[in-house]
Amino acid sequence: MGQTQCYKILSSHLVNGELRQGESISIRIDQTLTQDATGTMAYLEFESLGLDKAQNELAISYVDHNTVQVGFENADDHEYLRTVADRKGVIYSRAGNGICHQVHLERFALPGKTLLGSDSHTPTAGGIGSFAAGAGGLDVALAMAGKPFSIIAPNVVEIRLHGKLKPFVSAKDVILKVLERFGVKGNVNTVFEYTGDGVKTLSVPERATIANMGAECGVTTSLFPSDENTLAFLTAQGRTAGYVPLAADPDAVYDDLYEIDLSSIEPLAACPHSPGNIRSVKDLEGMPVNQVLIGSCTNSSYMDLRKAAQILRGHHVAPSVSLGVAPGSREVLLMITEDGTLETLIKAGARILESACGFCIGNHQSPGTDSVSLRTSNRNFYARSGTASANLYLVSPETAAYSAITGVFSDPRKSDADLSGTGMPEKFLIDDSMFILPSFSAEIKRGPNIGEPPKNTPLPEIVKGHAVIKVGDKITTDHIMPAGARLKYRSNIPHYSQFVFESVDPDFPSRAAALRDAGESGFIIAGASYGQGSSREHAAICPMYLGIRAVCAVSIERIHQANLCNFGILPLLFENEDDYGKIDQGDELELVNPMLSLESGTFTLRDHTKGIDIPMRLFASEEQKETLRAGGKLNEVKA
Ligand code: MIC
Ligand code: SF4
Repeated sequence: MGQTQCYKILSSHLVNGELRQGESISIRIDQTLTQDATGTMAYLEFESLGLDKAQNELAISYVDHNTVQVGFENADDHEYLRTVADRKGVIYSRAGNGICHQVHLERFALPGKTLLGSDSHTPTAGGIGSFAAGAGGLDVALAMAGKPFSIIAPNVVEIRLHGKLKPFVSAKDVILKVLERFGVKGNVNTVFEYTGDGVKTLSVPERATIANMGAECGVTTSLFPSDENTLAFLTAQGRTAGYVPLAADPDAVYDDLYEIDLSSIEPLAACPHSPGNIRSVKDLEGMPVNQVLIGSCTNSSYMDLRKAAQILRGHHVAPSVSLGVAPGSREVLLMITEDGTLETLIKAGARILESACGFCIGNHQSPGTDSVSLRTSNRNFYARSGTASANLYLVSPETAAYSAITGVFSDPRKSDADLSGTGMPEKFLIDDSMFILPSFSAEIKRGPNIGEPPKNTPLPEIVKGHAVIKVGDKITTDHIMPAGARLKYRSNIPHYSQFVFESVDPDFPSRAAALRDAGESGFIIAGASYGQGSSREHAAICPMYLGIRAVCAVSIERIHQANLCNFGILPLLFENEDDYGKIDQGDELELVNPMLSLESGTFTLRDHTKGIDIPMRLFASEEQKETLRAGGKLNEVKA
């Protein structure tokens, strides 16, 4: 039986376990990446392992998230990251060099390699044929220490593309179509593998846009084959040495098949407040728009900006609209500067933003009250933009640019722009001067906001306390641990913990801390797809700091489940989904005999308030069970 591309890469990197779907396996990690918002914790954790230097093939530390720098905290973080990278053999990508996923694709990602990044959009590199997954900072720190990374051998879904996209329809619309089909929950331990003749019509940056937003479906990663387009991209980036052709065997067997005729796709939009809430742009036409933002790791390539500029050329942004453009990398910014695209954008009234995450993470550009914001980014979660009442729509650069001119939601197919010549260039402008190579000599600098990663206590004999909060379905890590204005506290857990569940229940931190101080174990009760979205391990560390010992949910997303285990919080699932409805916030809860239950994976949750016993299940590998017993990985790991 032939192999899928996914299983080919996994088998060449397999360290432990049997490569059979559903089995727990561990794989060797070739490349690691971190970004600053998760990176400080990751390097503090790496330092605690006591190693002189990173052991994996290539380790890179990007600074792209916290570049607005209100107050000293972010600049101190950058200085810590620069010095720790220098000392520990990590390449440092300075602020201004661009968004980690865009830059990594341009300069380092390679087909057939494994990449682990402390950011959920690491699968962007699947566009070039890397097996690239997001993880919490601690897992990335361990991969830098040369330890294998554990995953469940995934289901592989074939997404077979036919035909060719029509003009003004783009890669973003393809992934929105995939999101329409697969939604944002229920795709745990799955990999999307793109095949079919349509794949050949897509360049690597377009493939990367599609792979990037697979993260919104919750899949482990997405993969494109490595073919002549991959070679063309690597050639244009001046790094053909790493090229290897790679594809599934013709007789590979997949777990599911979804076929898409590219020529039938029309411009789509993800409507508030979920990337899975898809409608066609046609249906939304005429809705007044207040803000348009083009950028983020999904759609900020040179070609994306060229297309947007061609649509804007000779027009001006509507008076009611504020248009912002954030080139994804310094390479993109240099290229649009040289070829006049930047001038076109400025003449059209665009506000040129830094090559960084910026608006996407709510760092700036918060929209007005009740306003409509069209963005080319990947997440429109409630309140993520910094304005809870705003309505965010995720669209392609073509839809964004055209709507910026008309001032209302508009179908870009009505534009008369000439998009010829906006394809991939034969040569990108390469300038690696914003990478700093390690000299192993820097003195590591730590500002006053940078603390130690806190440790949990080992699993106690008695786990008893209260349901500190009960939340519904699709609670994202942005609900649990807000970013935006709170991002600067990422290195200071006691302070950041004051904002857990800020947009859902601002009293949660004080309530949880009071119960913790009274010696209780806290419980979070949640619906389906708890912890979807980012890889931020703070969504586990901060609740842990506030005394949470168990999350009892209908389902939990992959990266968050791993982060909970890593910090000693039990990720428990209801055996019968209906039992979720039986528990109320404030109920007195107990896990009966937690130690024994950990071994069997079968728990009994006793609700003393209701006088009922609820069966729960723990889906965790033997290794994760060990970690949970120890109260988190920081209590057990030695280099
Ligand atoms: C995001 O897009 O949500 C982030 C910010 O990039 C996160 C990482 C973080 O919270 O620092 C992610 O996607 O993992
Ligand atoms: Fe940055 Fe947004 Fe991409 Fe996250 S999704 S890495 S915040 S650009």
